[in-house]
Amino acid sequence: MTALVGLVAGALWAMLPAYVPNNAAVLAGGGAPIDGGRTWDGRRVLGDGKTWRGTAVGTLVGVALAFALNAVAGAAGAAVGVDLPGFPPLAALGLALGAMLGDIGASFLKRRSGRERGASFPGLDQLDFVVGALGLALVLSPAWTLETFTLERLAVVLVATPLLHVVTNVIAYLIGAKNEPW
Ligand code: CTP
Ligand code: K
Ligand code: MG
Repeated sequence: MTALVGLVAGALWAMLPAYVPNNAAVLAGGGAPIDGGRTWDGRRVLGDGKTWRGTAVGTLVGVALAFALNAVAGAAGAAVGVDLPGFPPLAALGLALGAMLGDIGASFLKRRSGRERGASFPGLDQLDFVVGALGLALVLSPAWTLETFTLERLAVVLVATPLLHVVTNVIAYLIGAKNEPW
């Protein structure tokens, strides 16, 4: 295992509880919108694409994934010769809920800038949840976050996440789970 592969594996592993919530929300979405249909300056505060159910299911799935990863981190890490981080409960919650809040914050900004539900906002779409996840993890579990997300791993996350985001969303679009390929 080269150092680069180990670095990438550790960075993506540490981000998995933040990557999965948005995809789970797409599958679980529907029901009451968080903004209750309210508008601000003639536009929806968040829009129908941000629901209580999607947010709750996405967060729960992310936290559950973190706990599942905890159970296999030792064996998986030993198998590939990499030290894979575990997730304390508050770190798991920070990554999963933070990812959902980052996405919700982006919808707020999209509506303020006149973009309708489903419109793309290149850059924001691919990194909103990273900022939310790392930000809330830093608030809820500061020592773990600083120790886990070294500058090297952060660099990997910032480069790899937009690529992974584009690929997963195109797949979600092609299988009919998502209305737009972004
Ligand atoms: N979803 C949800 N709750 C969330 C996030 C997503 O229910 N907090 C579901 C919705 O059904 C949403 C779908 O996942 O339509 C796709 O998510 P996303 O692309 O983030 O939402 P959009 O509908 O494109 O809306 P927006 O323009 O506000 O991003
Ligand atoms: K989004
Ligand atoms: Mg969308």
